Amino acid sequence: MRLSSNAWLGGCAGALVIGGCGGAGGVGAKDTSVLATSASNGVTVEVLALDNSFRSETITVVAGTVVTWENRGRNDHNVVAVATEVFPGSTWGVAEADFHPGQAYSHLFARPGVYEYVCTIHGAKGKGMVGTITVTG
Ligand SMILES: [Cu+2]
Repeated sequence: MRLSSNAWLGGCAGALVIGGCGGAGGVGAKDTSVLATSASNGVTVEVLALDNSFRSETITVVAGTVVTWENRGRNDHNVVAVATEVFPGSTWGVAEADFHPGQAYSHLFARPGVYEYVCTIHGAKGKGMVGTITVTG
């Protein structure tokens, strides 16, 4: 991303792709938690769903990174976010009906935190087919 060429916009250059300066994350947003989010940084990190594990099981990305899961196995899998105190309403993830072999699912991780997930077909929280994404600020 060439921030320098857009510097005259007053620091909102990074948000243009998402929908301009006036939207979520812009100056004056009422919800302070929104201010902690990052627009897409253009980076995509791939996680493979295999039979029966995620590769890589543990990744660390910068806020604003898109994580794409690809089902490279022969079986259906899913990606189910494990709710935490910090993110009790985690709604990202993909059901097995939309994650057959060869299919992919992407999610933009905009806020720093530790995001655990599990394939509920082949694992349970903390064991089996599980993964962790650490998002740094
Ligand atoms: Cu699975």
